[in-house]
Amino acid sequence: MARTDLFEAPDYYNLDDLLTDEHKLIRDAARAWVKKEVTPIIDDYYERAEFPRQILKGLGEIGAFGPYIPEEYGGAGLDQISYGLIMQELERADSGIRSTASVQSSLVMYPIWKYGNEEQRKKYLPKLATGEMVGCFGLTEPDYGSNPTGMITHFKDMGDHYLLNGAKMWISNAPFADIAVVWAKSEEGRIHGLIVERGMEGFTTPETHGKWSLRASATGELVFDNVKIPKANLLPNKSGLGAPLGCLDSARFGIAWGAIGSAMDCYDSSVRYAKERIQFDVPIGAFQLTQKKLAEMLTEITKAQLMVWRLSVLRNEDRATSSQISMAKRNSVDIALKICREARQIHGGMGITSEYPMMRHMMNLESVVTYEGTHDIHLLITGMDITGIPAFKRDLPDPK
Ligand code: TGC
Ligand code: FAD
Repeated sequence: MARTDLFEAPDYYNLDDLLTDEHKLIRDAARAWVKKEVTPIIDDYYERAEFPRQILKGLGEIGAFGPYIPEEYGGAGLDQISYGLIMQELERADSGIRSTASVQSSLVMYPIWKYGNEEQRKKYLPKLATGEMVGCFGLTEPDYGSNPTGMITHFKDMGDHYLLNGAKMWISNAPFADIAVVWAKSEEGRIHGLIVERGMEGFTTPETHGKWSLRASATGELVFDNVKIPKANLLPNKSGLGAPLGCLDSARFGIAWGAIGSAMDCYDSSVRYAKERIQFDVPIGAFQLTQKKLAEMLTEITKAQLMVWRLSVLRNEDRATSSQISMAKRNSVDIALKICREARQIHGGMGITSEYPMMRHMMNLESVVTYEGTHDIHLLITGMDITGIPAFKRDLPDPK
């Protein structure tokens, strides 16, 4: 049964005062579109474990695909606050919908824009911006998740083309993507980005089933069995692990805003429920323990909102560091998960049903806390920034 969407966004510190009229227009348009096009269908698609592909065009129309990509390539030419606000509104509906938009924007359009040549930009970006074409991003492999440096996927120079072999897994949008930006090693062991197109012989994208999280997003593998890649499909302007990690900076930033959207939805539902639900002859919102939950939720949401707003200003000025983005991604997802759990409790037994959004958000966030760098990897990135010492790699003592 479709829920009635009564969402009202919390803005305890009047953060709207920090937004321009254009920001508010973009945010409100995305919010209205979500209420009309996503809320009525999302629970059904979630249960069926299917991505609602009919919304791709609408996502393009609200500027969710490449919001900050220049208009000459079909993007919306917006700033980082606008990008963040769109991600917030989409994830307020469902993390899987935000996933599709952030993969398309930050992990497919961004590398083509930043590391591609003019021909590649003109060929792919305008179609990606409208949603006519969908892309995915292949970095993770079965044996290399947190440590992508070890990737096995590789390509060989065959003179007039490259020959690509290997496999990627856990790839959002893979089952229906038209193109994949794939990270693979050259014969010299250097990581490069290649654009692989559906239909190339030897390229398959089997879907991953049995997910209890992010069910409204399609996830799959990318399998390359002697795939011939035209030389024109190599991204020429950046190589090395820093290239895919540069894309991740942009996507992690989008998640830092997006996860707050999930938290806002759970908080908003909780306030309404706490005022309406009567137990012991009074609304449950009259109990101090319920008020404590609500007060702490709103405090954490407000702190996170301030953090991403400041981060966006730094990004607009090109001053944000990767470590600052890691801190915000980790914090937003962490507070959102905690808020979803508290909100579920406020709704009692009703909280486990699809009449309310908490369980869906909570299950989604179990993916969000892991992808784009796990909770612990982001903590270690902050630790490295503080101490200057990377704690990712350990030399185990020789067992002999
Ligand atoms: P390390 O030696 O530290 O760095 C290698 C090179 O990369 C540079 N670099 C960065 N560049 C840009 N942005 C960043 N955030 C960067 N972080 C590092 C670095 O300066 C160096 O450059 P150079 O020129 O000196 O070579 O690399 P490491 O092997 O020690 O790894 C560091 C670590 C663990 C932080 C990194 O591997 C990491 O972030 N791991 C997590 C992997 C990850 O996030 N995977 C995400 C896969 S994509 C995904 O999940 C999409 S979900 C989509 C959705 O549905 O929304
Ligand atoms: P592992 O790296 O095996 O980690 C397992 C555990 O060990 C984690 O708790 C981790 O924090 C911990 N750990 C690992 N290394 C260290 C260390 N040095 N110190 C301390 N703890 C450590 N990838 C893509 O490339 N493209 C996509 O579109 C994409 N979409 C995804 C969609 C979904 C739904 C999911 C679940 C994942 C997706 N991923 C994608 C993959 C995602 O980025 C990886 O799952 C993630 O990077 C973690 O890798 P892993 O699952 O192999 O876990």
